[in-house]
Amino acid sequence: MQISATPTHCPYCALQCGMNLTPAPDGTVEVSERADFPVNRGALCGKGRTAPAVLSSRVRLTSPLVRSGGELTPATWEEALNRIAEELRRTRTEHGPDAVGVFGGGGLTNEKAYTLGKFARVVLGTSQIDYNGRFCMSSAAAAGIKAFGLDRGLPFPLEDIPKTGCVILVGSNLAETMPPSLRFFNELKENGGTLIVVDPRRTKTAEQADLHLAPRPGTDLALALGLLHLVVAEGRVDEAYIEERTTGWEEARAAAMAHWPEYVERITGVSVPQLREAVRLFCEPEAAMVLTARGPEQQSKGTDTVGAWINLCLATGRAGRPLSGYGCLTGQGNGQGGREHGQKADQLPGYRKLDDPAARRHVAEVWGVDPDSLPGPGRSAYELLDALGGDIKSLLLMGSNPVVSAPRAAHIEERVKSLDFLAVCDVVLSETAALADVVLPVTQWAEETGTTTNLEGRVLLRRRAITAPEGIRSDLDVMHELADRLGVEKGFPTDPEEVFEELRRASAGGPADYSGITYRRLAQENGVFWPCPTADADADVGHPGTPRLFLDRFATPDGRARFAPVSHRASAEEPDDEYPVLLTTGRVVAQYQSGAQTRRVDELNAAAPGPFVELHPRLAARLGAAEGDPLAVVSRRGRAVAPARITTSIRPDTVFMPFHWAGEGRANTLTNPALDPTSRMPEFKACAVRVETVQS
Ligand SMILES: Nc1nc2c(c(=O)[nH]1)N[C@H]1C(S)=C(S)[C@@H](COP(=O)(O)OP(=O)(O)OC[C@H]3O[C@@H](n4cnc5c(=O)[nH]c(N)nc54)[C@H](O)[C@@H]3O)O[C@H]1N2
Ligand SMILES: Nc1nc2c(c(=O)[nH]1)N[C@H]1C(S)=C(S)[C@@H](COP(=O)(O)OP(=O)(O)OC[C@H]3O[C@@H](n4cnc5c(=O)[nH]c(N)nc54)[C@H](O)[C@@H]3O)O[C@H]1N2
Ligand code: SF4
Ligand SMILES: [Mo]
Repeated sequence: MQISATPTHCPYCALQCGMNLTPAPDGTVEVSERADFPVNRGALCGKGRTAPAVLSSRVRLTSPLVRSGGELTPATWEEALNRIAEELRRTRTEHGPDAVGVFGGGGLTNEKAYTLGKFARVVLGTSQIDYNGRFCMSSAAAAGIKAFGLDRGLPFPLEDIPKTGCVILVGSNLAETMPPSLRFFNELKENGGTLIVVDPRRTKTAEQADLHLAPRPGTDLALALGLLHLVVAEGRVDEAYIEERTTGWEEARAAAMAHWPEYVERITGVSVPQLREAVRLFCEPEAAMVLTARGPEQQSKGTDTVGAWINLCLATGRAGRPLSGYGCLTGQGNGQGGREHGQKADQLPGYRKLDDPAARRHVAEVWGVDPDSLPGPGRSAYELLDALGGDIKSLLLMGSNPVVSAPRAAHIEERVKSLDFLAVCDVVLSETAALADVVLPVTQWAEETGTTTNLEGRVLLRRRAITAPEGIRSDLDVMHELADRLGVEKGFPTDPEEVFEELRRASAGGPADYSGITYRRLAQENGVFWPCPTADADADVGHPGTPRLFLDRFATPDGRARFAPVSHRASAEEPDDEYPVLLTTGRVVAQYQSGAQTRRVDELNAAAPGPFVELHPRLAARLGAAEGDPLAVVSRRGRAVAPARITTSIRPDTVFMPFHWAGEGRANTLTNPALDPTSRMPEFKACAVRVETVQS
């Protein structure tokens, strides 16, 4: 029998690379090239190529686990589900609905994220739901909504990048975090365009740049203001565009003029000639783009920082025009869709607001409930985790490993341990799942169908290629069973397409309108870009989708983009005598996020076996540290130990740690949970530390 390949998408990052999967005789699948998908044209990074290793029962959960006598022990589904329902009901009865928390993830499919948000509001009646996307792109989302009235990571497809004149890539190391996307930037350069990379480290991405600016961590806001100052001073402002398409210029201009290049040089460490060169490269071509990622966003001023970069685009007429614009490189597999359909604290499906009466009426009608029964907005991710064991007594967690990935992780670990009850759905026994009272083993990407929305706003169909091993059930199954046990028999289907049909209706008329998208269309097309409305919700083919946004007008009430009135401010924690060095954190190519999945893949562990502290030879010399020596990094939150990796590619005043590991080398033991006032994003990218050698 000829077994045919199933075209589908990678389980990991927001590029959502296309791949073909063919079942192997041992029950796993083989990955092969799928050249027809335009984002990666067959190319995959090592994580995507080795993703099937996590399907193996050697590394995954194979049975529900229930804690008894202090130990997690195998149990039946019936026992495990009954226990969860019982505990959640008990918490609700004793402490009220808001004592039950829900925490989701940007890796969950649209169907799961949608169902989780509905489950929290309709079944549990709790306002206390948020998700790990808050730690990811929330500052860019907040700034995008303020400026453009709408948040879609990229307002254009990646294939536009090679055709523009200049791209400023701010705090993205996409050569390691989205390797197949590097092709678009290489093509840009082949076409005569230029690439500017802003990163305190000379990363693999920065090595590709025509100009690399290496600011001190946490100073991108001042940098962007300094560039805008020069744009004005050099007469490069597009007055006609500002007049026609924007509001708020005078205030933004005045703020930028207070940021003299020499002042900005002092704050950022980027020299005035470099600032001038960046302005020249950005302004000379007809079209240009600014793309941000976690570097400037994961700061306690992330929203203002992204606002300042958007200001630069608006002042030069580089937004809402062909081949020009601002975009955010979203991170997780469904980082885009996962932020649209209601697992966020303040949100209803279709990117609607929970405090908007019309939105409540629309969604309540789709859900068949009274609008007044829907709770109001809840707390943001860090605030929710910080309240565990306080007023939140029980938690249902799906698609995140916060014990490794949340800021001030030792404290969060304590909060998790102080819960009355924790239930975790996962594919592996993550560090957080290991602390749970009940763990449910769920199906993975290759074993289930569902949609994701990639960083371009392209909705995709991930297809099931193999059957999950016996004893494993899907997240949708879990929510169906729990809803049933908690007295809601209808409205929680287990068939993803049925969920998607409801999501279409719930999103209809909202900012992220999916109503014109169907599984049938997704199976025929290489994804459909939202918004994709349709006059007739049953019509199968209609609206073509929207690859490019804002060309005629922005999504604000008056159609104009809004300048952000922003000025430089310091990070929440600046170096001092006691903690004289800046710590920043991020990723390496071979590990993914908290490492829960990729640390279970031999090939990836061989490439990236453990944590490290990257530091400049001058700092190493001052400490008397040699390559590989264990270093203790100490912040006001705690102490982590990892071997030294000495390199001239980092600023001498900064150390870098990847955050993929638990234990002694956990970077998040150190990080500062200072939150951005608008997005509630923690300051993962800048805190003050002391570095010490460790006597071994
Ligand atoms: N291999 C791998 N790929 C991934 C992931 C992964 O875990 N591993 N995760 C996925 C997800 S969810 C995300 S969000 C993306 C993240 O993708 P990226 O944003 O590219 O990843 P990071 O390494 O967190 O940060 C990017 C760069 O920001 C720099 N940086 C640090 N501080 C600052 C600062 O103050 N200003 C500026 N301008 N830059 C700074 C760091 O040196 C780093 O090189 O990657 C996705 N892809
Ligand atoms: N210091 C520092 N910390 C950071 C960052 C940083 O740059 N620096 N980046 C932040 C960012 S951008 C992000 S996105 C977060 C990510 O951090 P986490 O939220 O911890 O992300 P993952 O490690 O991807 O965790 C996903 C978990 O869900 C499981 N899982 C995968 N698929 C499914 C599924 O379909 N269903 C269920 N139920 N479970 C599933 C995985 O096995 C894993 O245990 O980390 C943040 N933390
Ligand atoms: S770049 Fe991202 S989507 Fe593509 S194969 Fe690697 S992890 Fe998967
Ligand atoms: Mo992320």
